Amino acid sequence: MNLARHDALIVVDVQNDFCPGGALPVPDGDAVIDVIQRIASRFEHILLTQDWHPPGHCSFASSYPGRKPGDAVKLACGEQRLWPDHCVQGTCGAELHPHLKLPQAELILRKGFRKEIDSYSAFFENDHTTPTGLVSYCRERNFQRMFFAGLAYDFCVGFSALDARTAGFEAVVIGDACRAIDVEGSVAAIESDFARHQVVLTDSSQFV
Ligand code: VGL
Ligand code: ZN
Repeated sequence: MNLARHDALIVVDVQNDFCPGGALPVPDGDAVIDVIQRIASRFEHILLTQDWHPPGHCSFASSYPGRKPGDAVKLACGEQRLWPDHCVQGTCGAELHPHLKLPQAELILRKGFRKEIDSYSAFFENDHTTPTGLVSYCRERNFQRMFFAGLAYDFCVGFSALDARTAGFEAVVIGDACRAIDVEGSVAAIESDFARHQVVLTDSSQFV
């Protein structure tokens, strides 16, 4: 794969809480780190995202008496799946994984910081209208093609890639640089959305 000035790698949510031992561990989540480290040098531009929730966040089952992770609740912005408390601002679980070493990264974008609305996507919060600012940032930097890696494939990576398409960017997901949560058909669902919205699925062998 030929990479150029207008290509950027977006490393999504490689945080302690999404890795083994964390609060919302993605199976084999830390396995993405070696793959990301191997391909990172090919990219001129790298951006990182960080899931960054206040205590009592609307995506936490603990915020609703009697609810448990995996339940769904109806919020003003639509249906919200509930998770264990995770990536609470300022906690160790919210830190980027210590083995992820990308000092050249140009931006760390935090998302999900509003108590009343979640944000799987790095571009728009879960109402699909509140911007995180990343669309404007990427346009101003003249990025045209976004490559995605990280956690979780079927949530934050997938929703980010789909929103990149909505915003008019090309979107490429590096499958083996991601790991999935895989609940209730979430992998099949995101992959059918990828196909519908021209999100390209590739793997890291294309970059070495
Ligand atoms: C994520 C569930 C809740 C993710 C974030 O990074 O994919 N998943 N918050
Ligand atoms: Zn979250």
